[in-house]
Amino acid sequence: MKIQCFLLVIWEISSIFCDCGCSTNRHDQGQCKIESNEINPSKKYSLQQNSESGQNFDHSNMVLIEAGTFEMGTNKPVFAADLEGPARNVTLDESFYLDMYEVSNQDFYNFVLATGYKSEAETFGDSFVFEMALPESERNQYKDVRAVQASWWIKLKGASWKHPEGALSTIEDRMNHPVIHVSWNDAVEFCKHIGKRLPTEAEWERACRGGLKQKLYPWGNKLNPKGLHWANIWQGEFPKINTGEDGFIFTAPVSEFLPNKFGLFNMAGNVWEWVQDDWHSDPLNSKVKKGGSFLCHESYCWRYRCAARSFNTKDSSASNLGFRCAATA
Ligand SMILES: [Ca+2]
Ligand SMILES: [Ca+2]
Repeated sequence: MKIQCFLLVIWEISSIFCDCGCSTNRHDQGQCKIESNEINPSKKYSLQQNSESGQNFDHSNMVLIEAGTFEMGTNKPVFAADLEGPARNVTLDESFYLDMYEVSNQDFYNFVLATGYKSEAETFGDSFVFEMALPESERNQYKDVRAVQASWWIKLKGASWKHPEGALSTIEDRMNHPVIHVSWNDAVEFCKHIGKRLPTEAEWERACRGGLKQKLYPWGNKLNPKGLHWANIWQGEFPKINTGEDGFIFTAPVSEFLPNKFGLFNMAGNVWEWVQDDWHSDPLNSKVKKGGSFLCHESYCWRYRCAARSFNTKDSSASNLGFRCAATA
């Protein structure tokens, strides 16, 4: 009984952590006045991009993954309420391409340059930032904008994809890092613009497993085989001490670490990745995200496993959440 209670507490805390405190739809909160010049992505891009979707996309940095059956999920769920289990055979009827890398700041910059797209974090005027990314001397001033029960998340004014730690910060020194502070809606618009789409959860998980069956991670069951770090996650004690033994306290370039057997980089860790699917308990507002992030540690958010899953509302964003695109072959 004690063990069950302990696991329940861990799950509850982890859920809060992994949804960054953004479990309600931001459009319904009435707390952020939307600017009158807001670009409405659905009006500006969808008609044109829908007609182009699936055609003429550049697959030079994509991997072709064949149609077929694979075993999705696990019979040993760590977070059972996330519906990680059971293990079941899932058949993908169509082959598909998946980006080798998470979408980078450079990629998103090119998209914005071409379209003038305004992300939802920019429209709302804020996004969630992990407190360690801010100078220690400044952290106390954010008492009123911390996520309830996950106080290390600060809802920071001015934080967006191009200003990841607030208005004065820049991405100039990390253009090859994954774009962050992008909502599910932003991710959908980006992929559409280049003739792609978000992967489904089943596609993403098949890709993550890289042809291996029922392994925890994209590379196998051991966390550090050959004494190497295989993903950008957290070493130390969450949430205060990150030793950065894997080389990175925050995001890493999208091409860091070894790829899995399919040639895909950072499926586990670095940043969470949006997929198409609705979250089971809030299908209207929330979408599934996969893969865990640089903030995940086994003691707290052991979700850098292929079967793991979590969610955010589709208009929310955070400093550990990005995406990659797919396309039907
Ligand atoms: Ca790390
Ligand atoms: Ca990732």
